[in-house]
Amino acid sequence: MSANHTNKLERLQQLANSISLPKDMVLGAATASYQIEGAINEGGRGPTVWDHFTHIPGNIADGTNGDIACDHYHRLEEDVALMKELGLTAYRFSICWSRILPNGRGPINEDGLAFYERLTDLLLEAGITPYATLYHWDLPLPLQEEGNGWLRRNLVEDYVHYVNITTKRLGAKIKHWTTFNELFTFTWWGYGLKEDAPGLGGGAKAALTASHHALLAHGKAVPVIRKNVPDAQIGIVLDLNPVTPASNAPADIDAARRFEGCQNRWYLDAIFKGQYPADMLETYKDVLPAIEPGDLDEIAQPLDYLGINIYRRSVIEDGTEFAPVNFKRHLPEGQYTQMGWEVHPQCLYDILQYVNTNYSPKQLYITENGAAFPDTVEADGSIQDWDRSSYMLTHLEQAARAIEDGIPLKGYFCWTLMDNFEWAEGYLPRFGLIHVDFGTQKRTIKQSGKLYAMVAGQLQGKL
Ligand code: LGS
Repeated sequence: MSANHTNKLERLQQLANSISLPKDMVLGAATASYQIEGAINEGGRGPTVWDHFTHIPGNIADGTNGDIACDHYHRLEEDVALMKELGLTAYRFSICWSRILPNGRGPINEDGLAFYERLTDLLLEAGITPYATLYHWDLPLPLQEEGNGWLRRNLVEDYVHYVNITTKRLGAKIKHWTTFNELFTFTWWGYGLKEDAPGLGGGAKAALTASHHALLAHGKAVPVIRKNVPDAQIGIVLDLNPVTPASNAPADIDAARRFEGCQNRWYLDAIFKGQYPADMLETYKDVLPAIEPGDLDEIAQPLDYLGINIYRRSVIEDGTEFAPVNFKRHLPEGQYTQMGWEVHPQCLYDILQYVNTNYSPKQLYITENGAAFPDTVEADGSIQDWDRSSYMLTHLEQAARAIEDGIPLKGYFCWTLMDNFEWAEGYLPRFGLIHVDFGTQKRTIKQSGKLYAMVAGQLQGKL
């Protein structure tokens, strides 16, 4: 390594050592079933919307799919051993509905339940706490074909049935349950636009209808999980952004309010206050879904935690995207990741403050935070991912700052454990702490992973 690189590394190591987190802080990594498992036709798994969507030419930037992905399905031992090497105390993964119920409903597939039980056993043996997400976007295909998936109100009952079966069987070993990952993303990008599965492109009305049904499914599932797993910690994961207007112009200020209402308050107000925000009901007045009496009471179940996925801030001006939200993203000068997202570590602190001040959840987790940058494998096989290392440590610093300020942040999960299938972007962006060679499936811990292990090691030293 050159003298310049040695200095750079020393500075990052100093930063890693200076991050002071409480000794019981949960430090983990996150993944999702479709992005890593592969083995789409094995173990009795049925097809999902993402299997279908990725096989339609033109949908995925590099023409790939998750058929094999990281082949995690066949590599549980190796992958859990790597998590241990990273010093993780928790692992956030998602359960693929169609491994449990291949047709979405009907016969239960024991092999699917056994797969997640084996993963859980391996994690527990390694001293890693499992955090299971019940829905990370891979809806069973037959349920999509019946009434356009989340546009059909009765999909709520199918979801609750799946949750009942899964938590009854796995609840003895898994105590942390998340009902949904990111309602905003899959409803707006998959139902409103055509970017993600199912690629419906039905505009705001479709996005809001899917959102309402998914919120209702969340609300109805919570008591079922409580009954099946009385000592469970139950939460939901939302993707939230601190939002600021791009200028003092009234049009930009109003666009920022609408965008913030669309991405943040629509979901937070429903879940924590049992009402949709009045200003957004007005903005959405021509595209509202059917909301039945009692729906919002049912959505607003008491939760043990809120998980926040945070990647960036949003600086917003007036525009035409997501009509009738009508905004445009302003891109301030600065560093950007491979995804074109601004690096702004303070966003992590700001979003925690915002949520804590306005909604006071009992506990908070950062359930995803991370960055894609191109990686180079050096001649000696190492990956010196400076930008990702710095992104991770500067965001962790902000997590430590939030805890010092009294925010009940209990854990941080890096996105992601290993490079994987990044939805519509395919395998182009690499977010992992571990590099994956998709030709050979060889895994290599990157420099960022080693630095993360340093932070984790410090915590373990405190035990
Ligand atoms: O891989 C996903 C990560 C990467 O960046 C993960 O499965 C999701 O839960 C999460 O959405 N992830 C993510 N989000 C950053 C913000 C998404 C903005 C959507 C823009 C689409 C063009």
